[in-house]
Amino acid sequence: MTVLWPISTPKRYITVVLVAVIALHYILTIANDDYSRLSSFSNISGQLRAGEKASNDIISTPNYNPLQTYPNATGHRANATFVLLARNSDLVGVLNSMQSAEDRFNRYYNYPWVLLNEEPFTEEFKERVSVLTRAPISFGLIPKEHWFQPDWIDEERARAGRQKMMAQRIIYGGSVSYRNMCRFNSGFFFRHELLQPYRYYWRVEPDVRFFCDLNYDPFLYMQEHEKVYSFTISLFEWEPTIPTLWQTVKDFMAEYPQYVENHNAMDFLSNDGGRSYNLCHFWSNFEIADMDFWRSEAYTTFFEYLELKGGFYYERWGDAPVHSIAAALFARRDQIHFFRDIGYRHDPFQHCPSGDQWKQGRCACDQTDTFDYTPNSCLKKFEQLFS
Ligand SMILES: Nc1nc2c(ncn2[C@@H]2O[C@H](COP(=O)(O)OP(=O)(O)O)[C@@H](O)[C@H]2O)c(=O)[nH]1
Ligand SMILES: [Mg+2]
Repeated sequence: MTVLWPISTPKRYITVVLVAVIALHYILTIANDDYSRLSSFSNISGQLRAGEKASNDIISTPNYNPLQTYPNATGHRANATFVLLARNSDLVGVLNSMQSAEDRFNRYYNYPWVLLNEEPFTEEFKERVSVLTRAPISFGLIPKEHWFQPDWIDEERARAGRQKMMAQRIIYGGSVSYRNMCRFNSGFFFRHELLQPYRYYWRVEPDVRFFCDLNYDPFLYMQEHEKVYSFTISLFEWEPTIPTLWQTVKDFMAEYPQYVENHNAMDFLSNDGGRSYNLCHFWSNFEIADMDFWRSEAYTTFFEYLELKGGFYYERWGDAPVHSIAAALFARRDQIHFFRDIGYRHDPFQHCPSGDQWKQGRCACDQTDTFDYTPNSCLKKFEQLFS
């Protein structure tokens, strides 16, 4: 007996398979965010763009509502992003840091990540980092003029400075790339094209660890309390890395008194009303801060002043003292915030919360192992500002 099919057998199979594939696609799209992200047109076109252009590839832009994933989140979000500067060789450390930040906070908030490098990130780097988050990630290339030692720097003098520091066994004393990094973090990161849309940022470095759950949005905290700069660890700087920095700061203050805030935190920086620098600074490998502050006339004028002295290369001025001095002088003292409840480690120091904060944060650190009031910490000095 012959059965008559409306279409011929090979065509029938093709139709059945096509219908099955389309049905499966829709079921997966509805059921699974990750599948939806991987297969979305914006993502595919993003990958095509990434192939065309080596810099500023936005390779992952999920088009889903992050609030759907977090029951406690309100619709209220800050205009903020994570920022991570890294080399391709930092991959494993970057994975560790991002995993920690995602697990303890960002998986519930999905703030974007911006990763920056003076060389293009490799495909492997981008692929391995992208699976750690459902938030948008972009990978940016740093413009050469924001990174490398400017031509007008007297290289003979810079080399002599490096040799002197190597003889003194100062960490990174002989490194030009470290100096590039410090100068970039001091004066340029917030000018990067990929950071233009954002106001607040959270700086993350490779191989850091966040010990505790963060049950609120620190960016919103910054915004709602008019904070411009925050820290978890503060300590003394190596004096030989900044021999002329304080004199330069004093010259700047004399020339531009209009930028110095009346209710500043000078007493955090100096024990004698500003005559000398006590070397206290905030450890800038962790920062949650307001880029509008770095973009302000006061700070850009200050950075330009420092830049023209050449101290980023003739000495080894760090972004930590530069940021700290600026925050302490150009912002009100109450605009600087100590995030006591953020458990954080960057070798060799850590800040571990205590008591209720430790318990509620499910912190994985030892409460007694914290830098806070150790002899090399400046936290007491910071707290005295408010006593
Ligand atoms: N792209 C790039 N990133 C760098 C370079 N040197 C340092 N960094 C980054 O700058 C930050 C500080 O460097 P790090 O080696 O951690 O310095 P340390 O914390 O002071 O010991 C980290 O995020 C590094 O990944 C570099 O030459 N190129
Ligand atoms: Mg580091």
